[in-house]
Amino acid sequence: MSNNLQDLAAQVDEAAEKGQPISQLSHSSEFTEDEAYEIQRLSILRRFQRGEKFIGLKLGFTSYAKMEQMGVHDMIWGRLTDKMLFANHSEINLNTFIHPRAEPEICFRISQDVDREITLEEAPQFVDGIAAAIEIIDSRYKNFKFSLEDVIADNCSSSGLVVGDWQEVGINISNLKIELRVNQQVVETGNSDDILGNPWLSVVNAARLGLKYGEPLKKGQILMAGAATSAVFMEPDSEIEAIVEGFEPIVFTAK
Ligand code: OOG
Ligand code: MG
Repeated sequence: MSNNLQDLAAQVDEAAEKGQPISQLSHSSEFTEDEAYEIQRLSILRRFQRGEKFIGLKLGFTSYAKMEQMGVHDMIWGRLTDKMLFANHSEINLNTFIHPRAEPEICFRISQDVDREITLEEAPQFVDGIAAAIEIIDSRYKNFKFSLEDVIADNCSSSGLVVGDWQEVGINISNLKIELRVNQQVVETGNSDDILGNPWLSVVNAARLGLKYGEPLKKGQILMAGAATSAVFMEPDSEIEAIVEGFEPIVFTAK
C-alpha cells in the first residue's frame, strides 16, 4: 500500500512515457480527488523537467456521451503540453500510445489571464480564437478502466491533440453538427451543444477550476472544451477526421 503522491505520480508518468499500461492506482492506494489532482500536477512536473512546455488545459466529461461511455459522472480537467500537439494533416504513429482513442472537440485560445471566476456572458472576452480539434486520449490504465480519482491522477487520459486554424470569436458555435469519421465512414455524430449545453460554458468552468486548483488560464494558452461524442479506438493505417460544421475539417493518418 503506497500513499506517497510522488510515487503515484511517477507510476502514471512512466506508464505514459513508456506506453506501458499499469493497474489502477486506486486498486493499491487510497487517495482523494484533491490528492488525485496533486498526483496529476506532480506527474506533469516530471514532463516539464524533461523539457515539455505547458500550453493549456483540457476539460473532460463535459458531454453525456462521454460520461456514459466511461461510467464517470463529474467534470474533470487536465494539463496539456507542447509534446501532445500535432499539426492538422499529420501522420501520427500509434506505437507510442497504449490503446489510443480519438474524439472530436472544440478548442479555445485564451486572450487574457483569468484571475477571477467569469460568467457565460463574459467568456468571449477571454477568448481570441476558436478551432475544431481532435483529442487523442490514451488511458495509462489497463483496459481503459478507471475511477474518477484514477483518471484525474492520469491527467485525464490526455495524450495528443490536433487543432485546426483559428476562427474569430464571433463565429457561431451553438448547435453545430459534429462528426467523427474513420476512413470516410461516419462513426460518431454529435452536436456542439452536447458540450455542457453550450460550449462557452467550458471556458466558464475551466476558469473556475483553474483558479480553484492554482492553475489559472493564461493569455495564449489553449483550452480543449471536452468531447461532443464518445471516443473511438484507432487502428494503424486509418484516416481519422473530425468535421465541426463551419470549421475546417481536422484530419490525420494513424500509422
Ligand atoms: C477521460 C478523458 C475525457 C473528454 O473529452 O470528455 C475527455 C477518458 O475518457 O479517458 O477527454
Ligand atoms: Mg477529450
